[in-house]
Amino acid sequence: MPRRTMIASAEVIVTSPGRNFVTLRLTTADGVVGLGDATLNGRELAVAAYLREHICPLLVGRDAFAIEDVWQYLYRGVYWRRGAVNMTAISSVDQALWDIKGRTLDVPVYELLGGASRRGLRAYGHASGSTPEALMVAVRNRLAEGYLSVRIQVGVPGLSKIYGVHSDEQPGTGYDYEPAERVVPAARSHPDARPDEPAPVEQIATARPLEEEWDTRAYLRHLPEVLATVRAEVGPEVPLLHDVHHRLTPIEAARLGKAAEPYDLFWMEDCVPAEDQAALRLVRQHTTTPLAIGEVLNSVWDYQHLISERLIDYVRSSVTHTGGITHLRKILDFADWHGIRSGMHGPTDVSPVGMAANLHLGLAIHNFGIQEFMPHLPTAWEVFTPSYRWVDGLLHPGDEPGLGITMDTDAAGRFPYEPAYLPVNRLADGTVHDW
Ligand code: GCO
Ligand code: MG
Repeated sequence: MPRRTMIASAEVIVTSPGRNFVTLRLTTADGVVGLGDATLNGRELAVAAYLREHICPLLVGRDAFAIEDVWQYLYRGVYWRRGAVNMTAISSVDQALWDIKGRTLDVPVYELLGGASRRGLRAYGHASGSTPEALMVAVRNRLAEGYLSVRIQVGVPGLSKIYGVHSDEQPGTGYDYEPAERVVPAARSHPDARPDEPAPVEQIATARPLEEEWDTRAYLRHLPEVLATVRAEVGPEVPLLHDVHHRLTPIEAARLGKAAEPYDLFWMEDCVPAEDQAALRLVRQHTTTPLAIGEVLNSVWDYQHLISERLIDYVRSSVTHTGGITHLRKILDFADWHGIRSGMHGPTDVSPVGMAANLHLGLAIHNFGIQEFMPHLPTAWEVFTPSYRWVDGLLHPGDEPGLGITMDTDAAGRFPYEPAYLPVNRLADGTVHDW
């Protein structure tokens, strides 16, 4: 008889040790605990409620080893396909089930996925600065810290603040971070409020995303010069990446890709709004700069043309937002047959649990490309204890069973949820723009 282990309880934990995280915690009848990241930046409570109200009640009593079956039950059973909230919720169940299977069988998840295909994962760090000089300070800091590849973002003359560019670093003190802004004061309605208890109504009513400004022509004039400067400084070896954050039209993106060619970008990310698959045909006709897309996509169908027509080079989806290890593995296998590699999303709004899941999958697949890595704030380590680590400049998920990460639920209770939003972007005349 094959071994069977039953899901006995399902619990959703919302905590904010530095930023908001949603975690699904499944426990089997044998007492094995599995964790899954369900964090959807700026819309966290929607996923928490979806899990609590609609998914957790369906899980209790189910076979925890039947990972594919549970996935299909949740995906096809709901009838409403895809969607960030749905696919993030399903992902958390999937991660927790892989975790449980690994812990029950006493092997790391990457072994269940076929075993290690490499010693560790090449990862890129983040450098940004309001000016090219400030950016270079950040680039030098990342290289000194041991990052082998660096993403570079720079301020645009005439614009006061743009997402992805942070307050400038002092040499040696850098801590690059992309927060969602806590627009609402941290005050709670009462001192022993539950972590997921909504903020007082008057606070929610005043919570608003920050509004930033955008000017495409100024950006397109400035960026190629900055790429030239950084490339000249770091030399030919260091892989440099850049995130356009969906802000360009196809022809503008084509022009930028062409202008970037002499500086050998590892990739140009989200050069156009990611949901427009056909737009990439036009960009591809004009440039050989490699293209990465997909952090906001969440199913294999979102990649149907991107992959089958070879319109991109890297799949940016993370395990957390793309239906879990089970579904992202299928997208990446599809990509592999078309010469396309992984570039999994790894900002700090992917929780340490989601990062661990990315690393197990990345270690196992053949077509791994690069992993994004942005360190979590130290307070995150009061709640989560991962076993992933750096080995000779490469990231490794560790050899602990399952995903190799534990969560202190008491500590989680000390960091109550706080409303926080990603910004929105406007042009000088007030028009809302992609960002
Ligand atoms: C990246 C991203 C992030 C996202 C953020 C959204 O490449 O890391 O673009 O900065 O905007 O993770 O939640
Ligand atoms: Mg991005």
